[in-house]
Amino acid sequence: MSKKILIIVLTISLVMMMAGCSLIESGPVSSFDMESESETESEEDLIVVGFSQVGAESDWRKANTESMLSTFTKEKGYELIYEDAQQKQQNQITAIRTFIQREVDYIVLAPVTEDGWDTVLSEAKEAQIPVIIVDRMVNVEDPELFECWVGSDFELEGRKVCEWIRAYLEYKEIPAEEVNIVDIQGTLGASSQIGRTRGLKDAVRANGWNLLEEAAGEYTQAKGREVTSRLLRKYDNINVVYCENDNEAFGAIEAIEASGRRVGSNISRGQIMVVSFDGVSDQAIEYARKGKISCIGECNPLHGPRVEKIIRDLEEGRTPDKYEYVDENVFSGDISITSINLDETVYTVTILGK
Ligand code: GYE
Repeated sequence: MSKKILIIVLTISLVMMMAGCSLIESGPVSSFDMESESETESEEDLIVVGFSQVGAESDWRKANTESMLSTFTKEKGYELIYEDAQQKQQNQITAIRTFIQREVDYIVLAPVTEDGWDTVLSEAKEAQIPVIIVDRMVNVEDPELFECWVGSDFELEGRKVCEWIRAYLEYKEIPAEEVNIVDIQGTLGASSQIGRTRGLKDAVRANGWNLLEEAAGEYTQAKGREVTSRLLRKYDNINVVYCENDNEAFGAIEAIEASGRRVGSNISRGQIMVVSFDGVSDQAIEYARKGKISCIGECNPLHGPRVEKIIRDLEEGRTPDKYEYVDENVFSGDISITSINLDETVYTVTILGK
């Protein structure tokens, strides 16, 4: 066989082999069409999800984004369009409109605040794109504007932390009227801020503590530091700083230490007790272990797999629960309080070993 004929024979048998594969896998298509067709086919098979995230203000938020990005991958059958709104609702509205134009299959919205979603969510509904709300809630007139919500019970988180404070103070025999609290709030109008602030206010009323001031800390370390140092200059009797997330607590601790005071649970010895929420980063857990943060109300950010389960349910014609609350713990490095009691439910405190 001449060299030329050998090449032709080899080429023909290669083409035939490839055609054979295509017959088995996807019916009779020519080898030429096969590659491009199967590529477009699999691209078309992907479920397209547009995700409008609040921003990157905290460790919690970064973990939440990471959970979404690592869940909605091509390998798992998704194309994720991720938009960071840099804390601005207007950017989220624009992102949702872009998702509608691109005819995505699902919209996932982590809303910065509760109000102001009726118009844009009506547009999504008109386009028949299901909307899944994650983390904070939306306050809309028609609950049919979104499919369902998954996140935390923020008020319960607040009540748990306050109950830990109450039990701790009782154990240490510190009278309620000696308790002077400042509340470093999260982003105003966000469900997590509303719930955690309400949890504190109710406990202040019920226990007879003094709430000196509420100030917005925007869930960031920088703002937490700035606001706490202002409050420390204004009041000389602060002994509890209630931070609505860990990053604010890091800033508050910096401010307290810079003012020459010490952080810790021993308020009868002049320490300032710092409590917070999330418990996501190593630094927060380390601070709780060391007693720099007395108690952390856990807030779980790992919503990616939960949202994916919702989408799978919808794809297969099942109706997900309208509201899905996540179970959460309370963390402390102090061994004094091992459990707390709320509405006849006992919550075990996870004690972080030294
Ligand atoms: O606690 C905070 C973040 O809404 C639960 O937002 C979320 C909060 C979280 O920036 O760290």
